[in-house]
Amino acid sequence: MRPRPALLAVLTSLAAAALAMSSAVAAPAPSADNATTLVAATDTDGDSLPDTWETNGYDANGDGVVDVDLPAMGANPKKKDLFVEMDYMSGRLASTAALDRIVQVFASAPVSNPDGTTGVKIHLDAGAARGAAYNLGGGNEVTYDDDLNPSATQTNAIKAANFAAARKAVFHYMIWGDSYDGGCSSGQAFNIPNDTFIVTVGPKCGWNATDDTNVGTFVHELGHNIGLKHGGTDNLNYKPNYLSVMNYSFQLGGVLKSDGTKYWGYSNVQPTSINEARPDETVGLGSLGAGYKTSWKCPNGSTRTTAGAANQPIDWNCDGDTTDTTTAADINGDKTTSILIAQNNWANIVFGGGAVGGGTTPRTKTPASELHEITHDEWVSMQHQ
Ligand SMILES: [Ca+2]
Ligand SMILES: [Ca+2]
Ligand SMILES: [Ca+2]
Ligand SMILES: [Ca+2]
Ligand SMILES: [Zn+2]
Repeated sequence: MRPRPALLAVLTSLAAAALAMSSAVAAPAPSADNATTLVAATDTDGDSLPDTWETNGYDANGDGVVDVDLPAMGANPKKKDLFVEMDYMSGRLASTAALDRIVQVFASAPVSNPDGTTGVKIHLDAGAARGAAYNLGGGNEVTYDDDLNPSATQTNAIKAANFAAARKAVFHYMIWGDSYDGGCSSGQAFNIPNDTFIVTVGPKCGWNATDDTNVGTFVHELGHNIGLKHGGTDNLNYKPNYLSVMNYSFQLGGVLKSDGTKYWGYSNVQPTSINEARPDETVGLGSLGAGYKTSWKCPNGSTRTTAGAANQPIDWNCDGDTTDTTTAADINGDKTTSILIAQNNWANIVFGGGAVGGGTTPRTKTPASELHEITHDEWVSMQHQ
């Protein structure tokens, strides 16, 4: 678990303004020079937005005029808030029903707040396109480009032209687009953590995106922005004990609950690790798997899903029994033998990625090389197994 400091250092308004005017996707770390101007600012709820911003609004350039009126936008200094401006290409913006589902994923998060509530309040800004509930005056349609290529450069250019610089310390920025970099990847977050991402489940690659596709991919890419990886503690994908939309097994189809429903959020349990050198089929995912089903990879590369709850025995090596305890099996299909470690995502959320927040210490970023996202072909293949 990554401890969160109760008090976060905050840039002065001058340094924050400099940060707000800097480049978009890759936010610079504060330099040693401006580090001397850091002062302690109270962030009671730990969402990286200082109490003063959440109470009085954020004055990006220090001219005494509030530029981002956080209290008017519903921020609360005693409850975790997450702001996301959403621009969109024609036909790509998620439906109101999908946005409602995203809000609910965060609202129901097992994250405690100083005001006694649980959950994260996510503020999605689609401008006028999805009604007052999703209009904070920032989202807008952008010029249709069926291939953002190169993705970082073109995303930055759209961001620079459509996103108020004063918002950079408060809002994550995303684009509902079509495709990028000449491929069929579902999205991109550029860094972990970060302040910018794109969702690209558009028609160019034949995604035929449903609300499920849009919700799963949005929550997945935003998850990278707030520090989450494909393997939780590491980058190993398709771990059956990692019950999160950050896992490709569940990004587009949801995390499977044992009652037949689906969950479209981050993991809130950390089931026991699985040693692929000698996985114990008799215990399945252990007691924490009780509320879930799960999926895993067989030696022939096919994907299997449990029929019932994942705390029951599971045939990890797909040989027809659930009694093996010492037979090696490549359960996540990466052709290596590893110890598959799960993570409770919600306990490890990082607020304040990229330029967002009141000047926390520079964060180590996971580079884009780790962020080749699930493609349309991979998703079709998973569905047909
Ligand atoms: Ca705060
Ligand atoms: Ca707050
Ligand atoms: Ca077996
Ligand atoms: Ca493996
Ligand atoms: Zn990803």
